[in-house]
Amino acid sequence: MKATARAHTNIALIKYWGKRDEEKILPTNNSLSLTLDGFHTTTTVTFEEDLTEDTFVLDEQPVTGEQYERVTQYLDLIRTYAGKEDLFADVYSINAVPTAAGFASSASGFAALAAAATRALDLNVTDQELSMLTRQGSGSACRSIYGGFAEWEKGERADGSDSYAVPIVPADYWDIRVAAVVLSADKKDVSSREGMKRTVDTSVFYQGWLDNIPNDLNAIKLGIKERNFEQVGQIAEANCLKMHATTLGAHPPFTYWHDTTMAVMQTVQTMRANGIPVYFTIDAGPNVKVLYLPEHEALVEQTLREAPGVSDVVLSRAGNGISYL
Ligand code: 2P0
Repeated sequence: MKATARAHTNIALIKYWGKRDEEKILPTNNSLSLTLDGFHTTTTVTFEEDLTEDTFVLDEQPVTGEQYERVTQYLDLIRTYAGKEDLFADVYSINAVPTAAGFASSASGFAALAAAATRALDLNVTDQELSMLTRQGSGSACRSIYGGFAEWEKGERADGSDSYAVPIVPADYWDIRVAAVVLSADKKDVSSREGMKRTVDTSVFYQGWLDNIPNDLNAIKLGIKERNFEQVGQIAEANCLKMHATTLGAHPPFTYWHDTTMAVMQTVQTMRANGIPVYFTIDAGPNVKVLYLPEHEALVEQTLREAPGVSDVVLSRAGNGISYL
C-alpha cells in the first residue's frame, strides 16, 4: 500500500481570498491559477498494518508539532473517506519549492499528499474528486491537480461537494512565463489564513471585491482562450490590486507590501511604459511575481535583478498536473 505522487505549485491570477466555511475550506469566490513547472513536491505515502502512528519526513528531516498535526489530520480525512480508520502511514516528502522564492509549498504539498495517499489506498478517484479532497488540506492546492490554467469553482452546497477545481487549458496550450521576484525571506506578520479571515469579517471593501469577481473571471478566461497576453495580464494585475485593497479596509488594517514590493511594481509598470508587456501579481506576502512572454525573458530577468531590494529572481514556465512516479 504505497504510492508516490508529484504536484506543482500554482500562482493565482484571480485570487482566492476568503472562506465561507473554514473547516471544510469552502471559498467565497471562484479563483483561477497557472500551475508552474519550477516548483514541486514529491511525496511517498506507505500505509502499513503494523504502524501505530503516522510519521512525516520532509526534506530528510522528521517533522513534529503543528506541521505534523496538519498532515496527520489530513490523513484522518483520507482514512475516513476510505473507511480505513485504523491504518497509519509513513509520509516522505521532498520539496523542490525554493522557500525563498515566496511560493507557498502548501499547494504542491497537499496536492501531492492527497494524490499519493488516495493511490496508496487504491481509491479510484476522478480528478474532480481528488481536487475536492485536496481542497480540504489547503484551498489553493485543489488547483494544482491540473497543469496549465485551472479554475476553482467555489460551489454553493454546504457540504462542499460542488467545490473543486476544473482545468481551463493544459500547460502546452500557451507558453506564458512567471518570474518570482524574491524580496524578503522573513516570516510574514499575518498568515494568509488569518488575513483572509480578518478581511471577510471586517473589511469595508470586501463586498466590492466579491462583486467584481465574475467580470474578472469572464474577461481572463476569454483572454486565455485567445492567448491575449495583454488582457490576461491587465486583469491579473488589477485583480491582485483589488485583493490587496481589501486588507487596507480591514480592522485592524494591514498590508503584505513592503517598500521593496512597491519598487518592483513600479519597475514592472516602467517596463510596460517602455513597450515590454509585463504584469505583476502578489500573494499574501511581500514578494512579487511577474508574468511575461518567452521573447522578453532575458530583458525581464535583468531588469528585475537590478530593481531596488531584489535578492533573487526565479523563472518558471507553465507546469503539468499530478503525476505518479
Ligand atoms: C491564492 N492565496 O489564490 C490566494 C491568493 C493567498 C493569496 O490561497 O487556508 O494557503 O490553506 O485554504 O490556500 C493562500 O491560502 O489557504 C492562498 P488555506 P491557502 O493562491
